[in-house]
Amino acid sequence: MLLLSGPNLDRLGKREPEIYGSATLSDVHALVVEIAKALDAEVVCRQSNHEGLLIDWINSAEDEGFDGILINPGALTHTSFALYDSLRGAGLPAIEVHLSNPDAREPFRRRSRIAPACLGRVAGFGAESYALGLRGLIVALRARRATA
Ligand code: DHK
Repeated sequence: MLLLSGPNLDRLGKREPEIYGSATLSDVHALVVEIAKALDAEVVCRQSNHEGLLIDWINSAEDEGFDGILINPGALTHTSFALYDSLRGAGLPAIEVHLSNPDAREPFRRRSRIAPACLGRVAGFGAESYALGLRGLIVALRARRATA
Protein backbone atom coordinates (compact mmCIF):
# COMPACT_ATOMS: atom_id res chain seq x y z
CA MET A 1 0.00 0.00 0.00
CA LEU A 2 1.04 3.57 -0.55
CA LEU A 3 0.12 6.21 2.05
CA LEU A 4 0.28 9.78 0.74
CA SER A 5 -0.06 12.92 2.83
CA GLY A 6 -0.36 16.37 1.33
CA PRO A 7 0.33 19.99 2.27
CA ASN A 8 0.95 20.96 5.90
CA LEU A 9 0.67 17.43 7.24
CA ASP A 10 4.43 17.53 7.85
CA ARG A 11 3.47 19.92 10.69
CA LEU A 12 1.25 17.46 12.54
CA GLY A 13 1.75 17.59 16.28
CA LYS A 14 2.54 21.33 16.13
CA ARG A 15 -0.20 22.53 13.80
CA GLU A 16 -3.55 23.35 15.49
CA PRO A 17 -3.37 20.36 17.88
CA GLU A 18 -6.92 21.07 19.08
CA ILE A 19 -8.07 20.11 15.56
CA TYR A 20 -5.46 17.67 14.30
CA GLY A 21 -4.27 16.13 17.57
CA SER A 22 -0.85 15.81 19.16
CA ALA A 23 0.45 12.85 17.13
CA THR A 24 3.19 13.73 14.66
CA LEU A 25 3.22 12.43 11.09
CA SER A 26 5.96 10.00 12.16
CA ASP A 27 3.61 8.70 14.88
CA VAL A 28 0.86 8.22 12.30
CA HIS A 29 3.27 6.45 9.95
CA ALA A 30 4.45 4.15 12.76
CA LEU A 31 0.83 3.23 13.58
CA VAL A 32 0.02 2.49 9.95
CA VAL A 33 3.16 0.38 9.48
CA GLU A 34 2.25 -1.61 12.60
CA ILE A 35 -1.36 -2.20 11.46
CA ALA A 36 -0.12 -3.23 8.01
CA LYS A 37 2.30 -5.73 9.54
CA ALA A 38 -0.46 -7.23 11.71
CA LEU A 39 -2.54 -7.68 8.55
CA ASP A 40 0.34 -9.24 6.64
CA ALA A 41 0.68 -6.24 4.34
CA GLU A 42 3.27 -3.53 3.76
CA VAL A 43 2.88 0.22 3.58
CA VAL A 44 5.20 2.92 2.26
CA CYS A 45 4.54 6.42 3.63
CA ARG A 46 5.29 9.66 1.75
CA GLN A 47 4.43 13.31 2.34
CA SER A 48 4.75 16.37 0.14
CA ASN A 49 3.63 19.98 0.24
CA HIS A 50 3.63 19.96 -3.59
CA GLU A 51 0.64 18.88 -5.64
CA GLY A 52 2.75 17.83 -8.63
CA LEU A 53 4.85 15.43 -6.56
CA LEU A 54 1.70 13.82 -5.11
CA ILE A 55 0.44 13.38 -8.68
CA ASP A 56 3.76 11.85 -9.78
CA TRP A 57 3.57 9.36 -6.91
CA ILE A 58 -0.05 8.42 -7.72
CA ASN A 59 0.73 8.04 -11.42
CA SER A 60 3.69 5.75 -10.81
CA ALA A 61 2.08 3.75 -7.96
CA GLU A 62 0.91 0.82 -10.08
CA ASP A 63 4.27 0.55 -11.88
CA GLU A 64 6.04 0.70 -8.52
CA GLY A 65 4.10 -2.40 -7.47
CA PHE A 66 1.59 -0.88 -5.06
CA ASP A 67 -1.88 -2.48 -4.79
CA GLY A 68 -3.77 0.43 -3.25
CA ILE A 69 -3.52 4.03 -2.08
CA LEU A 70 -4.45 5.67 1.20
CA ILE A 71 -4.46 9.45 0.80
CA ASN A 72 -4.92 12.56 2.90
CA PRO A 73 -4.34 15.42 0.44
CA GLY A 74 -4.77 18.13 3.12
CA ALA A 75 -6.50 21.21 1.69
CA LEU A 76 -5.94 19.91 -1.87
CA THR A 77 -8.86 17.60 -1.02
CA HIS A 78 -11.18 20.55 -1.56
CA THR A 79 -9.57 22.12 -4.63
CA SER A 80 -7.65 19.69 -6.76
CA PHE A 81 -9.25 18.38 -9.95
CA ALA A 82 -5.75 17.28 -10.92
CA LEU A 83 -5.54 14.89 -7.96
CA TYR A 84 -9.04 13.63 -8.83
CA ASP A 85 -7.89 12.93 -12.39
CA SER A 86 -4.74 11.14 -11.30
CA LEU A 87 -6.62 8.98 -8.76
CA ARG A 88 -9.17 8.09 -11.47
CA GLY A 89 -6.39 7.12 -13.81
CA ALA A 90 -4.22 5.31 -11.26
CA GLY A 91 -5.79 1.90 -11.83
CA LEU A 92 -5.66 1.25 -8.08
CA PRO A 93 -8.30 1.55 -5.36
CA ALA A 94 -7.87 4.57 -3.10
CA ILE A 95 -9.25 5.52 0.31
CA GLU A 96 -9.52 9.15 1.43
CA VAL A 97 -8.57 9.72 5.07
CA HIS A 98 -8.68 12.77 7.34
CA LEU A 99 -7.72 13.37 10.94
CA SER A 100 -10.49 15.89 11.53
CA ASN A 101 -14.07 15.71 10.28
CA PRO A 102 -14.09 18.22 7.41
CA ASP A 103 -17.91 18.12 7.23
CA ALA A 104 -18.10 19.61 10.73
CA ARG A 105 -15.76 22.51 9.93
CA GLU A 106 -15.75 25.50 7.56
CA PRO A 107 -18.14 25.23 4.58
CA PHE A 108 -15.27 25.08 2.03
CA ARG A 109 -14.12 21.80 3.61
CA ARG A 110 -17.46 20.12 2.97
CA ARG A 111 -16.63 19.44 -0.65
CA SER A 112 -14.09 16.77 -1.48
CA ARG A 113 -12.91 16.92 -5.08
CA ILE A 114 -11.25 13.51 -4.79
CA ALA A 115 -14.14 11.60 -3.14
CA PRO A 116 -15.70 10.45 -6.45
CA ALA A 117 -12.37 8.83 -7.37
CA CYS A 118 -12.13 6.91 -4.07
CA LEU A 119 -13.53 3.63 -2.83
CA GLY A 120 -14.30 5.10 0.57
CA ARG A 121 -13.53 7.76 3.14
CA VAL A 122 -12.67 7.77 6.86
CA ALA A 123 -12.60 11.08 8.73
CA GLY A 124 -12.80 12.45 12.23
CA PHE A 125 -10.92 9.85 14.25
CA GLY A 126 -7.45 11.38 14.33
CA ALA A 127 -4.66 8.90 13.57
CA GLU A 128 -7.22 6.10 13.91
CA SER A 129 -8.79 7.29 10.61
CA TYR A 130 -5.64 6.06 8.89
CA ALA A 131 -5.74 2.72 10.70
CA LEU A 132 -9.41 2.21 9.79
CA GLY A 133 -8.81 3.30 6.20
CA LEU A 134 -5.90 0.90 5.83
CA ARG A 135 -7.95 -1.98 7.21
CA GLY A 136 -10.78 -1.13 4.79
CA LEU A 137 -8.41 -0.95 1.84
CA ILE A 138 -6.80 -4.32 2.64
CA VAL A 139 -10.19 -6.00 3.20
CA ALA A 140 -11.48 -4.59 -0.12
CA LEU A 141 -8.39 -5.72 -2.02
CA ARG A 142 -8.62 -9.24 -0.58
CA ALA A 143 -12.34 -9.46 -1.39
CA ARG A 144 -11.59 -8.41 -4.98
CA ARG A 145 -8.89 -11.05 -5.29
CA ALA A 146 -11.16 -13.75 -3.87
CA THR A 147 -13.80 -13.04 -6.52
CA ALA A 148 -11.38 -12.51 -9.44
C1 DHK B 1 -6.17 18.09 6.70
C2 DHK B 1 -6.01 19.34 6.21
O1 DHK B 1 -4.81 19.88 6.08
C3 DHK B 1 -7.17 20.16 5.87
O2 DHK B 1 -6.89 21.08 4.87
C4 DHK B 1 -8.38 19.34 5.51
C5 DHK B 1 -7.46 17.41 6.73
C6 DHK B 1 -8.66 18.30 6.57
C7 DHK B 1 -7.54 16.45 7.91
O3 DHK B 1 -8.41 16.57 8.75
O4 DHK B 1 -6.71 15.53 7.97
O5 DHK B 1 -9.49 20.17 5.35
